[in-house]
Amino acid sequence: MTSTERSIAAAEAHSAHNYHPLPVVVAYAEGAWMTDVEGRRYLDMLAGYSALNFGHGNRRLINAAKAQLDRVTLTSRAFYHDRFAEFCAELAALCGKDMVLPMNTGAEAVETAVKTARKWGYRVKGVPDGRAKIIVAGNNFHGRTTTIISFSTDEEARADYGPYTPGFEIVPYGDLAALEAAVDEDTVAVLLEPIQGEAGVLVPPPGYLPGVRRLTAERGVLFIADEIQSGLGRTGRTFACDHEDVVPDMYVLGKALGGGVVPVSAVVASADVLGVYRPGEHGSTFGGNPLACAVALEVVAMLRSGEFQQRATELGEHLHQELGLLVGGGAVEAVRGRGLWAGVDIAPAKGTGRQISERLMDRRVLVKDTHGSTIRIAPPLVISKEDLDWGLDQLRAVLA
Ligand code: IF1
Repeated sequence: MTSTERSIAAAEAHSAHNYHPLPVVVAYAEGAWMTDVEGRRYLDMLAGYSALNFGHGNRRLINAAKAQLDRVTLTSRAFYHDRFAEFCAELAALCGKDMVLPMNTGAEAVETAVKTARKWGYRVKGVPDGRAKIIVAGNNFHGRTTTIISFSTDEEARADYGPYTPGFEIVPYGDLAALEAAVDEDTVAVLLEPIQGEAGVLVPPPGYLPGVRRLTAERGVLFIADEIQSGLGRTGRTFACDHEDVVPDMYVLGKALGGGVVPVSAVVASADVLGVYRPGEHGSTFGGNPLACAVALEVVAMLRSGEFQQRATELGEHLHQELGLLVGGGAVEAVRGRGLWAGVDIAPAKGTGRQISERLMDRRVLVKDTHGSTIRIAPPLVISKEDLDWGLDQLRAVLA
């Protein structure tokens, strides 16, 4: 057995099989490249589903973490620590908001946004207790907790987990009329991904997000934007909402906020919204810990310059131009996305998304298939144009 096979066999023997990973065992990673236990190098075009926007082993982020490791790594929120205020102030400023509620994973931040909207609904809007309703979109993906999968339309994510959390209504993504019809006096929020990631990198029709913003403002309903995957530079702007100058009431952030080093997530909003909390009403052991704050502060500083957003815009234009040339040739049926993020619908005749991913892996490129025969392409924003072109050459070769 090779060391790869041995490692996989041991992993499968001792872990739940809730994933079906590609058969590669990564040992090192730097920039846009990962190296496996047998020394083979792969171009990473998944980037941890956008958690690795700044690349593997980003020196600024690793150094920020290293410096903090020797100071203090965890205090719990029972006490303050000397990175907390700066983290909250800087992240709030990046979002143009006043307040931050820090958590760890994306799902925790989405749960926090749901709880915040409900509490705001009862305490501020005056919705009768227990009646709060939140509207979500079909084909959403917001995480895997029991409440979040309660409003999933993906049977695989939802089956066998009942009884489900009530208080959610599902409308078609991109359909403003359906959304308007669903909003009623008990509606406290609309929760949307500005671009639907898992659904296949679905960009909503132009005007949809501004329409949601107008409707929610008019009807006294919070607009919650889940920018966990679409945010922090991926689409060429700090937030995907920025492309249409839309400012939601709540930003839900995660993934790249932790720089691919530690889990960091947060809800960012005005004091009118996050001011609803009193001590003891929500929390997290690790939320806002010193190590998380140190890394996330560096992430915010890196985003302030705009260089990563600029790279994602320029390289993204090149990526979509090249992918666009593949449409209509029989191998690629459609390409969607924005910035350095694309969903590519492979013609089923060419194979399933998984088979394409495996063939790309054989050519040392790592992507992830999503439903059916769609693959998503989301390299670290630090990828060089040469490496991006090399990756595209491998995709063209696999599809030839
Ligand atoms: C898996 C998907 C992507 C997210 C959005 C919240 C979360 C996610 C928009 C929850 C997480 C991850 C989860 C990971 C694979 C990946 C994923 F395929 F699951 F749907 F990216 F599209 N909001 N997405 O994309 O964040 O709790 O995971 O930190 O579950 O396999 P988390």
